[in-house]
Amino acid sequence: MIVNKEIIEKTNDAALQNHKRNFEFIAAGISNVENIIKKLIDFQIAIPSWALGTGGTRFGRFPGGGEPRNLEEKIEDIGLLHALNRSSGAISLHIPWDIPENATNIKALAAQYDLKFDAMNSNTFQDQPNQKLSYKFGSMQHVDKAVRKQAIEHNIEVIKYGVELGSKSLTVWLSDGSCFPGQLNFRKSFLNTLESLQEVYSQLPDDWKMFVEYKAYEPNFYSTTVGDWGQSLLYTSKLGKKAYTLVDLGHHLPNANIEQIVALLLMEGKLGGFHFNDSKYGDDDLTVGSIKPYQLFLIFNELLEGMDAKNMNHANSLAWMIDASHNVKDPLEDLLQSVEAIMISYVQALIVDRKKLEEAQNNNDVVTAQEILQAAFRTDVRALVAEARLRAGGALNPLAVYRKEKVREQLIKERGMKTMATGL
Ligand code: PSV
Ligand code: MN
Repeated sequence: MIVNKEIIEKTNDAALQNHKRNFEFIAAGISNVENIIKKLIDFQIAIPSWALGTGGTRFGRFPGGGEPRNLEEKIEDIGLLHALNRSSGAISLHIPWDIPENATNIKALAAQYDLKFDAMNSNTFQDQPNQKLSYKFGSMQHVDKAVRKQAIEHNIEVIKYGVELGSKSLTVWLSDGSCFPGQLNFRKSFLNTLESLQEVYSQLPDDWKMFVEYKAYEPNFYSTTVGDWGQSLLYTSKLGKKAYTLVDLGHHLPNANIEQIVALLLMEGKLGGFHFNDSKYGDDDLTVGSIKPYQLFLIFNELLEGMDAKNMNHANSLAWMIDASHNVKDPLEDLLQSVEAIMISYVQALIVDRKKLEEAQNNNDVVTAQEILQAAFRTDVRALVAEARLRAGGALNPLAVYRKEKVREQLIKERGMKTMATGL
């Protein structure tokens, strides 16, 4: 389904006067507003192909209807999001959930919606129907070389699909680990994993990056072989300069200081990508910014500080992706909310008075430092984000257009009530 330009423009017209008033108010207090808007327009967040269907829990799955039935329909859904917010201009594929059977056609379809192919994701955390060997006891860490070989070959196949589509990176997330003390030898499983990753790395095209994603626990509950940023950094440092650590917000132990982690990874030139979501307890996969918006802002604050220190381009030096998929909301509405939350935090970090913050830090003026950060966080920047969307041809209020146009109802009509997208 397509929401065409005329409809978006018509709804924008109705909201324009109100928007202008809000925008002018906020713009008056910001010196480099044009520069900020340009940065917002450039900033794109990839949508994972597995977030377009209703996510499952361990106990059940309750699809809301009209879910995409194949990769083409997933691209269509992301095209729709991008038409509304002009900030979702990329798709991240998971193999084998979304094998592009005909890469030329898939590429052409994506181009039609102005979408690029972000990182490719491999999957050695599930057994596939015709798979020879099982990943029950791990993949790249496995005690049996033949299982490791199978996992390596799968990753190399994923790179091949990615090359055909014009992707430039591979994300490896391993669920490998153990559930009970004594189940595995930590050193040997690290070394097996390293050796397997090295084999995959050796097949990486020169202009590609490899992201090693860490996660504290789940599905393994005693140890995870890439369990935290230190372990990931160990692998990526040993692998070489095309290997980077990927941070998924939901993959930390409670209360971890993620903003400090990203600052140090950036300092080391080893932060490669980001998976956005939010959580209360664990890897909850909740809508970005729905639980801890201040933490998200603090993370963005460190990201910008670290990137600016190295003259990195905000929009394209790191791979930005949403990684959330849960079970009670319409997934497309949820993604619109997540993208909005990311843009809000990004712009709040952009308006931090960095010079004054540095001064306060150098004077040990703790109170002023806090005031500076919280002044930015407490600024209502929604009109800036909306203005960027408006100038890029998107909707002032994407969610309102989505509801007014009854998109979900249309999708149900087109695809049926009992569809289920591939994913978790
Ligand atoms: C694992 O929890 C993860 O964050 C990885 O990025 C996977 O690729 C994705 O979620 C989907 O399972
Ligand atoms: Mn992730």
